[in-house]
Amino acid sequence: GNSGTSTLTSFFGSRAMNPPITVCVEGNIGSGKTTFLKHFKKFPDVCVFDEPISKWRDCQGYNLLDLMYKDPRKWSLCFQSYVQLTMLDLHTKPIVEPIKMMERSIFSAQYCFVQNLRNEGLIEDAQYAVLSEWFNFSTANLPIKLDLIVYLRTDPEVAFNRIAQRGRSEENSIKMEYIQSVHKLHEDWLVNNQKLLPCPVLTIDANLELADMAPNYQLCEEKMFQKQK
Ligand code: DCP
Repeated sequence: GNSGTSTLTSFFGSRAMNPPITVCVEGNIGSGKTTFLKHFKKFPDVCVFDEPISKWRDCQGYNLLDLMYKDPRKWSLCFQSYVQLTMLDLHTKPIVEPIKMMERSIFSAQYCFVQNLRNEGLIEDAQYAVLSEWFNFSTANLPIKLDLIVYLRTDPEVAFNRIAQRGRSEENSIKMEYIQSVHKLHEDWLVNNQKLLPCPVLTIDANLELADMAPNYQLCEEKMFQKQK
């Protein structure tokens, strides 16, 4: 029967009794999401969640991100299923502040990364089907409330150079073609509206150097605090 379903739903429901305004920051790998979020930690009304990647690098001691880059055919399904779980955790986590800001969402996981794995033939159709079923169930039944997506839009070249500069060890096999594909999937979703949008999108030019980002921070603050009213 569906008693299992309702138990799951009420568990997550109880985690989001008083849903705040939720803002997700999206953009290519290396677009500057973490830096962007740091700015908002100074507001007492905003709860900024740390980047989920620290969990992906340490799931009971396993670095799933590293396993995935080293052998994507073997590990992508496992990695993406853990990404889904960590995203659901963040989406449903109760907070006391009126505004929640988080890096990425279950939507970019599905529409950009899982889709790319399927396009590249790195996951089997049946594996894609299972991830899609979990995604469909979660978005239909769990209290995932999004009010604003901030899209940090970069040229793929800019994202690629930033990834090279920061030199995260897991990412040293990343090719320019991969960054171009992930860029296109973000564009298809957030600009060309080829996938369902869960909320309005604020697009920001993230090619700018950090020193020139101030007006963009302000734009985001205005939108966010406006929604709160
Ligand atoms: N990743 C993935 N599948 C997902 C989400 C992320 O394979 N569903 C990978 C891509 C990166 C790493 O995880 O190697 C982290 O990517 P993010 O874009 O989430 O985080 P960054 O730290 O790269 O973002 P930024 O540089 O914008 O702060």
